[in-house]
Amino acid sequence: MSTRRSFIKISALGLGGIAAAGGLTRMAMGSSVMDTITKKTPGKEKLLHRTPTYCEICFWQCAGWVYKDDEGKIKKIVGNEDDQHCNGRFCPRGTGGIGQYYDEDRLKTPLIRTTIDGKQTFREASWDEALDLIAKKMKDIAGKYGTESMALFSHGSGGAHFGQLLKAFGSTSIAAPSFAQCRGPREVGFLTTFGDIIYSPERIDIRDTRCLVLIGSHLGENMHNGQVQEMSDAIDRGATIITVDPRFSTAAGKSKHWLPIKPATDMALLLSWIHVLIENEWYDKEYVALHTTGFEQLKEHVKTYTPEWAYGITTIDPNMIVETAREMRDASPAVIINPGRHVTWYGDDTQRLRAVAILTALLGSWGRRGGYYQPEKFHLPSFPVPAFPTPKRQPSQVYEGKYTLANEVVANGICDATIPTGLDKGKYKGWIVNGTNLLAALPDQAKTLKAIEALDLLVVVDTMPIELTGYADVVLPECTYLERYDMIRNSNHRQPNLALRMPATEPKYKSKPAEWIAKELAGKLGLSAWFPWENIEEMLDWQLKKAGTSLDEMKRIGVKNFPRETDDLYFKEGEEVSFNTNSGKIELYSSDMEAAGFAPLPVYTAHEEPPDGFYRLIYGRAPMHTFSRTANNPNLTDLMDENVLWVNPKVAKLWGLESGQPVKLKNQDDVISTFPIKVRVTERIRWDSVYMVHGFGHNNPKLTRAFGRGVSDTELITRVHIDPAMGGTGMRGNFVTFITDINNTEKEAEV
Ligand SMILES: Nc1nc2c(c(=O)[nH]1)N[C@H]1C(S)=C(S)[C@@H](COP(=O)(O)OP(=O)(O)OC[C@H]3O[C@@H](n4cnc5c(=O)[nH]c(N)nc54)[C@H](O)[C@@H]3O)O[C@H]1N2
Ligand SMILES: Nc1nc2c(c(=O)[nH]1)N[C@H]1C(S)=C(S)[C@@H](COP(=O)(O)OP(=O)(O)OC[C@H]3O[C@@H](n4cnc5c(=O)[nH]c(N)nc54)[C@H](O)[C@@H]3O)O[C@H]1N2
Ligand code: SF4
Ligand SMILES: [Mo]
Repeated sequence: MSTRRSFIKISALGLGGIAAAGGLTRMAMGSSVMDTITKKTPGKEKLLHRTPTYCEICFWQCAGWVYKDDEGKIKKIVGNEDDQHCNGRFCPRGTGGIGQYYDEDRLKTPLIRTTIDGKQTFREASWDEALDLIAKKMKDIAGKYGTESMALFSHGSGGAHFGQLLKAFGSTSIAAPSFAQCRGPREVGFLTTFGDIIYSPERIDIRDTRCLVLIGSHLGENMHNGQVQEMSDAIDRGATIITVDPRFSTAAGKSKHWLPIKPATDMALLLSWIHVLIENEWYDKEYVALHTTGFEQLKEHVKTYTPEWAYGITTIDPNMIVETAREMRDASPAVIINPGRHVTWYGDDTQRLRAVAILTALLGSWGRRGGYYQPEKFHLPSFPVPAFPTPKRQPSQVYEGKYTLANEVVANGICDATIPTGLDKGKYKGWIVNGTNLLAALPDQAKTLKAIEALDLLVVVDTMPIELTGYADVVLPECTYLERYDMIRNSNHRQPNLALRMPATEPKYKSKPAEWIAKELAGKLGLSAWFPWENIEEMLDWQLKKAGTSLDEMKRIGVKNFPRETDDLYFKEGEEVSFNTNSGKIELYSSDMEAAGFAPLPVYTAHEEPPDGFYRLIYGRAPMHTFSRTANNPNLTDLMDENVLWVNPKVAKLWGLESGQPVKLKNQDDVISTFPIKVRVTERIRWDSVYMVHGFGHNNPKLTRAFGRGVSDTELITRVHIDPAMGGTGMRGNFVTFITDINNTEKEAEV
């Protein structure tokens, strides 16, 4: 590991600048990757050109500037000062995004699966040949099974282009792992309570909050930029931070109160907090009377959920439960019970997020300064195209009356429906997978592979040779975000805003942008009417002119903020508000949940405990990596090149484990990790759990820096607890034990 590990920071605008960020960001990082780059070329650099982009290293989508030197080489990426997502500062991953462009392991040319001497292999192909083959197979599938038998899985910017293609083709089965593997339960939990979702960036007013409660949200390791900056400022302002986490996270280290909860018991704590607020009359009575329905039912419902009751379940001291509830009351309405983002944990996640929403309502913080603000988005017209054909089947029909509250397509629902069962030959025959490594993103890899086996066509569009590319019929190399246009970023925020991504340079190798690939493929499928522009610049310019700007202007400024149309960032004092729920009120007692056959008030369900000798597998983020997508990025592997396993000293002693010792892991279903992982003995994790960062343990040898480094949490997540309300894949009900004799297991695994 190089000493540069400590060198990283959310970088300020300008070379080698130091961000004015407060303690949290300073703690998470050192100085910037940029500093390293400058050190390599001391004094020599002349930065002549800059072009706007928005970052694709994670889905916070910070807008920034890409700088090139006088030879046209990309040198650095920095934040755009006008951007509300980043305020001029990029996180370490964004700064290191340049490494994705320079990564020599990138996919370089289209590949087609072929058989030579009875052995399957990939051969290089031209774009024309690869797209012809895909078009032919898609037409075959449409003819035999109907256009609705094609599905798209996508995460990131390419989804818009391939989505347009798929809808034109006649399928609406378009899924992203950011719903049922990520934020779905919170959107449904808040939708059924407030009639509105949280959006991304989240509509939480950390900037002005007086109390921030993080329940399993590890901001500071979760590096969603604007949030981390605002949290850092909030800490400097003296806001109270309360962190509920079985692990002493970075955020816990910055908190006034750390509640080391027994994992899987958060619902008991939430119900008990609701109990304390109501019994002590610490809730916002005026707000509750004016805006909510179902208070009396809620009051009755939580009567027995005392702090003593919750103590027995959560292991959190009852006095601490009361004390933290008092902190919330004192700060209200400027209090945020953070809704989290990756919330698919235990299968009752919509219920847990309903409890978060109810607490939010009791504290009167929805629609109030320092709580939840009302975001606004610019009304950007789409380039006119013909109406899309109506597919014979909607995706929700393939999960047969399940997940009725899902407000987006459920990725695992499509995966399941692809697998033939009995007379059903499988409802999908072709997948296009863009920008999502389904073998890392979806739990239960065996199931994903079973679905893939049943396909007539698997197209993988990616920048890197990942696990999934190995199973593709056709692999299409997308160029990186630094080499392409994409749709205008149009986000919900305090102020409506638009941001432009344009190529800083030509695509390397034979890679191409998703917008080009989708349009070319549309041409081969006879669907050009849905891509009527000459090139994407024409389309973007048309849109931007409708917005009173132009492509030329956006190339110069990168980001444009607009005044709000309505002055309603917060509710006015005593204002009657109409909520988009059945009753028009905030529904503490949810009529939607009830109508769908679910508990209208959140209930506590006990979850399975680890068997003897096993520990709950929990996972999270590292500040310098994003999921599995950065594990081979040369700039970021310099900072962290493998994950480690956090083990409590008590457990380490029991097993004779030492820090740095490699172990393999075996889960409750006898699945053994492909690679070993090094132990990190630390008091910062409870004895009943072990922790690792998600996204490591890659097994595609073409990833020269990531192959075999650490363990993939996903391969150990074989038991999935599905949220019946919206299909979310609860992933934290898996337990692992240690295999210390790692050489022996290798033999065992081979047999
Ligand atoms: N076990 C486990 N599973 C999880 C999670 C977890 O923590 N643990 N987290 C869940 C969450 S919160 C989410 S949001 C999802 C994330 O799921 P994904 O977004 O699928 O995550 P990645 O594993 O990073 O896979 C992204 C893929 O996109 C490719 N890629 C990167 N940039 C581009 C590009 O510009 N164009 C194209 N075409 N491809 C690109 C990368 O090379 C990589 O193969 O995973 C979910 N699944
Ligand atoms: N650096 C970086 N930042 C990212 C990402 C990234 O890949 N890298 N991904 C982004 C995305 S898409 C998402 S969805 C978010 C995810 O980030 P978050 O929504 O903040 O967090 P999670 O991954 O759900 O949760 C991780 C934390 O939950 C704790 N935990 C585990 N089990 C329990 C439990 O039972 N109860 C409680 N209270 N806590 C528990 C873990 O110890 C860990 O600290 O991060 C975003 N930000
Ligand atoms: S938070 Fe970091 S990785 Fe995510 S978009 Fe912003 S700069 Fe990029
Ligand atoms: Mo996510």
